[in-house]
Amino acid sequence: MISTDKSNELYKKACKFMPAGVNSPVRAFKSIDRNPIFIDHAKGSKIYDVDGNEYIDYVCSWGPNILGHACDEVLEAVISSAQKGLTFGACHEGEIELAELIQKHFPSIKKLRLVNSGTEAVMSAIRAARGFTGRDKILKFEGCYHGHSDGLLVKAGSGLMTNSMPSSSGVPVGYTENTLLAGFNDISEVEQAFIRHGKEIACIIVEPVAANMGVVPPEKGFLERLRELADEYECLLIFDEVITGFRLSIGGAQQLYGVTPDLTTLGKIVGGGMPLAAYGGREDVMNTVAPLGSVYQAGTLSGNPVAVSAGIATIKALEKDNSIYDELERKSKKIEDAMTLIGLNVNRVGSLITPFFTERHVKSFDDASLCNTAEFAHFCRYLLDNGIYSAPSQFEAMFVSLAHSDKDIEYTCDVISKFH
Ligand code: HOZ
Repeated sequence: MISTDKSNELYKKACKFMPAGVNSPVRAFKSIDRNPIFIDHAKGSKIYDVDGNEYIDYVCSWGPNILGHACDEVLEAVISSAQKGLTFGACHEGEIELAELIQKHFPSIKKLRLVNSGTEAVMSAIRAARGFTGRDKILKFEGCYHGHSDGLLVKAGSGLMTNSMPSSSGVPVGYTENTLLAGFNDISEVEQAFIRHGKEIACIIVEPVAANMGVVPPEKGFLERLRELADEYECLLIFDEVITGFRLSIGGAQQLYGVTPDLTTLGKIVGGGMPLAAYGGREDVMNTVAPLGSVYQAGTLSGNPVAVSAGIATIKALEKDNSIYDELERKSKKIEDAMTLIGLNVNRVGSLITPFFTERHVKSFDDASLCNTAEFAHFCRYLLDNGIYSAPSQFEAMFVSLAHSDKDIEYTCDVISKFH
């Protein structure tokens, strides 16, 4: 086993100041029975911990680092922007440039707002949907995670699923009584919800490819039927593309599956590794946002110039070469194949991968919940001990980046092939 003495020391200290020593529950290694590793620095496909261990990183900051860590083009943009001032709390040209780039690749986004996190983007998009429709109820799916705002912490994936929490305490009942639930990929449950509450539902919110209960692709026709139901009942369809946006294709899952939502939320890659996210979509809906309309949403650091410059540099790098997504596909497929060869049950969409420790084909929250998490933990520890850093949870995705070299992929496959 590798030595992590310095990380362990820092962890002890961190626990005095932060709950479980972390600033986000998914960073705790509780579910794999280890302590978190403290990162010293990162470059390309690698992260280096404070003990001097090198790891091939498949967390990629939970998605943003599609170009790898500390990509030179992004760093240059950030440094030159920072030299002009860290924040203005006022308009600047970069906001328009980033908005234009987003719209170019997500034509469904006619107007947008830049915010600071995926949580904020989703919370704001839902508020706009409610304001626009004048309805209160929303429909979400079991195992989908849309950030940690009150109304969405019901059977959510990610850290809640990892820690076996069906929902969060501290959320008054009144905040979730308008949240309806359906099974991911279960169209008959969605239809039932509409039969019962059709005209009260402001929006359907969905991760078009669920990536917070492990990776779960939509079954054929699922997204299309959501679109039809939203149209039939005159409610809005929101795609949460915080993870999938700019990752599954440059135009996200909506481009890949050919289904157009009314509103989209973006985060992670769109901020190039800085705290930035966005929500946007139909012009008539976005025109309800203050001060044009009566839906209030604001933020001191929204459209922060340094974060915006990172987002622009990242999207421009992704646009440069059409073969980027083929390359991600090729490399990710190799990892999938290596996992399949040792008998793991793998779900993969593009560069998002989850090896599930269950015999069952995972297409829903219930299927994912049946996984053998102890076996997963054993696998995850094995990877770590062999210099491969992946999410310490069965219910997250592995992220492949453009910085992962063929050598990294070969090494990873070789390590996987020797797992028992
Ligand atoms: N969606 C991310 C994990 N599934 C969020 C990262 C976090 O919660 O820190």
